[in-house]
Amino acid sequence: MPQSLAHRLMRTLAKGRMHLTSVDPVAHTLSHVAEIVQIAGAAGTDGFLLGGSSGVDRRMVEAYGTVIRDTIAKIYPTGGAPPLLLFPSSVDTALAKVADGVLFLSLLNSLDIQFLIRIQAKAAPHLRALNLEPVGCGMIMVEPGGTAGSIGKAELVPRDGDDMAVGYASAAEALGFPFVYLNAGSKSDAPVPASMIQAVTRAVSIPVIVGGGITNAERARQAVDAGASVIVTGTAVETGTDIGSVLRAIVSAVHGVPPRHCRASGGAAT
Ligand code: 1GP
Repeated sequence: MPQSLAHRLMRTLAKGRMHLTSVDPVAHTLSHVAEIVQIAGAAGTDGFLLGGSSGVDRRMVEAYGTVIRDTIAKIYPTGGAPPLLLFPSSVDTALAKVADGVLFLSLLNSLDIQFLIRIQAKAAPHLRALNLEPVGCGMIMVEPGGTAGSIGKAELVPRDGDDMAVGYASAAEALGFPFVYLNAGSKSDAPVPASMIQAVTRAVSIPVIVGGGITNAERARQAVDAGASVIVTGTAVETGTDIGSVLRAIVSAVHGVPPRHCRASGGAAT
C-alpha cells in the first residue's frame, strides 16, 4: 500500500531537515519552469510547492503542475522522487489533479474568516475527487508579511512578538495541525527572526516550516539552527545568474543540521 504523503514527509524529517522549493506560476514562464525543477532537483531539494498569493487560477496550476510533475518523473525514473504539493492562497480556485497533495492552510492570524476556514470548507469536499491528500498546516504571517500578509488580511505578528507567535503555534498544535508555518512573506527583506523560530520550536513538538525572505545559505542556516524543520525558498529560484549554486548552498545548509525529533515522527521534540 502506498505511504501517505504526511507519512513520507515525517519519514524524511526523521532523517534530517527539509528544503522545499516554492514555484509561483506568476514568476516563471511555462518553458522556464522545467529548468527550475531540474536545477532544484540537482541541488537536492526535498519537495516542491506550487502556488502564489495572487493571479493564480486553476488553469495555471494545471499547466505548471503538469510540467513540474513530468519533469520530476524524468529526473527520478526509478522512484524516490520529491513530492509536489499545491500551496494555494485560495484553495477554492487553485486546485487541480496534478500533485501528490496540498498544503491545506489556515491563515491563523487572518482577520477574515475566509482565510481561516471558509475557503477550506468549500474546497475540502472536492479533495478526494482531485486525488489530493491534504497536509494540514497552520500558517502564521510575521512582519513584514508581503503580499500574502496583505491579501490574507493578516494581523501580522510583530518582529518582536515571540509570545504572540508561540500562542498561535501552540494553538495550531492543540487544534491538531500536523505542521505550523512561520511566514515573513515572499520577497521579504527580513526573514522570520531566529529568536521567534527558537521560541516557537521550543514551545511546540510539531514540525515548524519557515519561509519568506530566505535567499541565501546564511539565512537558511540561521533558521534551521534556531529549530526550523522545513525551509521554503521561492525567490531564490526566480532571480540571479547562478540559481544552481545559490540553491545548492541553501540546501546543503539545511541538510547540514541534524534532524529535530518532532512528536509525529516519534519521541519528544529536541
Ligand atoms: C513564501 O515562503 C515562501 O510563502 C517563499 O518566500 O519567495 O521569499 O523565498 P520567498
